[in-house]
Amino acid sequence: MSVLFQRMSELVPQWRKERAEILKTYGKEVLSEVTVTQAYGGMRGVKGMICETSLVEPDKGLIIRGHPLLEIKHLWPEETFYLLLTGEIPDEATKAELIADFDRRAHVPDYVWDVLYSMPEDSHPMAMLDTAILVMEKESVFRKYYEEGMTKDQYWVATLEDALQLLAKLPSIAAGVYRIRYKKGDLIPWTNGLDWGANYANMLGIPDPDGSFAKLMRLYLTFHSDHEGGNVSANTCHTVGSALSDAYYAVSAGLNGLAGPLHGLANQECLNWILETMERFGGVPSEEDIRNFAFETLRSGKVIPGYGHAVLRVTDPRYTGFLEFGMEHFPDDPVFATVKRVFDVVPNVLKEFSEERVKAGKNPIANIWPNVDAGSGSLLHHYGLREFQYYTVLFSVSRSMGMLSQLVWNRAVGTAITRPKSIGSKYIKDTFGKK
Ligand code: NMX
Ligand code: MLT
Repeated sequence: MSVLFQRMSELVPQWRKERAEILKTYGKEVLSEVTVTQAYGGMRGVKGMICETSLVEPDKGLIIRGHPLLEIKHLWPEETFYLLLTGEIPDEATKAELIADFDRRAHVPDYVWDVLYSMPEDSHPMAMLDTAILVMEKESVFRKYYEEGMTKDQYWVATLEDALQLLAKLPSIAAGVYRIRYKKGDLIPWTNGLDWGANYANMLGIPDPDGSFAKLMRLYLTFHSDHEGGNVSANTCHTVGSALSDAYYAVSAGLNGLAGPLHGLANQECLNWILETMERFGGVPSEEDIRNFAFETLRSGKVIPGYGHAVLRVTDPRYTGFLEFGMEHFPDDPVFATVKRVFDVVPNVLKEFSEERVKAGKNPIANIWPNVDAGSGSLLHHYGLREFQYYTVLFSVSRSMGMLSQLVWNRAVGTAITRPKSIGSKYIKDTFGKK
């Protein structure tokens, strides 16, 4: 048995005991009230689900199992995944075991390539990725064992097995989507002994003479891995998984949510916006140019992609970490320099625009600071990865680690099927109209 399965076998009974104790002791305590505004407004701020893998503090950002992100940015994705699952940073031997385990599981069935090659040439890369995951559903051991009568206490074991199979294959599939969709030539095979992030970098086929693209990929994969439980992709994966749909169904569903422009697709929109600005002003724009272009975007009814957040109220530490990477490796790259200058200008523009909105009777913009998507595209662009539509696939490979860790945890402790109560507008009028 691998160290990961062994450690999980020790932890799962502890988690179950803790859950039972919490429910017994605090079961009737009130976590949240829900206002009518929250019910109409995406349930923003309602505390109504449990997620142990990570927490997003409005004034601090992502904290993975108690570690603020920027303090663990050196972790490789394998280590991040182990941390998400167990709450512990693995030692070198365990990390090496996980890398070897992915080697054994990395082979992608031929039928996946047949499906990808037969998709329309103009398919969105996210549609290709999600289709590939879904078509592999027949491999699910969870579904197989469930049909054979697996007992509840074994659900997490089968889910972890599915998770490892899926994660091991994702870099090859995602890189394959890139090479097929953009006609980059033959697929580049997985290299045994190479870690998950460097393998993905290598299979994309992006030239990387000094190894810094592989470093970026490791950072990128750790940074996007999780963002607590309520974001669209994690929440969707959780909801689908709560019906005991297997990991392939649940992750594919979650990633369909990530493909929306207000969520993960914002990274493709962001770089578009940066390049549009540069095109308009013939190079790195001045602060005044950016200000004008930002107001023009806002007044035409569009959002500034990469800015704002449902939970965060400060600059996203993931953005800060990417900025540090760019500063270290290519501070003078014009696209990166534009991203940096936009950061100097846009928060004030959003602040002013928000005040205008409030005067006009609209909602304020709750967060004027950049989120993860504001900077990541400029780094990829520097290395020659310029097919913006592909960017959310990179996000997806990473986010699968968080979604799968959450799924395993929920199976381990037996979280109930998701079923909040909905009400209609009539209920609200009838209930509060009587006051
Ligand atoms: N540009 C213009 N308007 C904005 C922005 C922005 N960047 N951010 C928020 N607003 C508007 C928002 O559209 C809403 O308007 P309305 O009431 O007319 O519908 C109003 O401000 C209040 O929204 P908030 O409460 O500030 O934000 P909310 O929690 O609803 O949404 C986002 C959060 C992230 C969806 C929103 O900030 C946004 O659309 N940002 C741009 C897209 C983006 O960067 N998404 C990536 C998120 C990170 N990710 O990786 O998933
Ligand atoms: C994420 O990483 O999922 C985004 O920042 C969106 C969110 O947390 O709501």
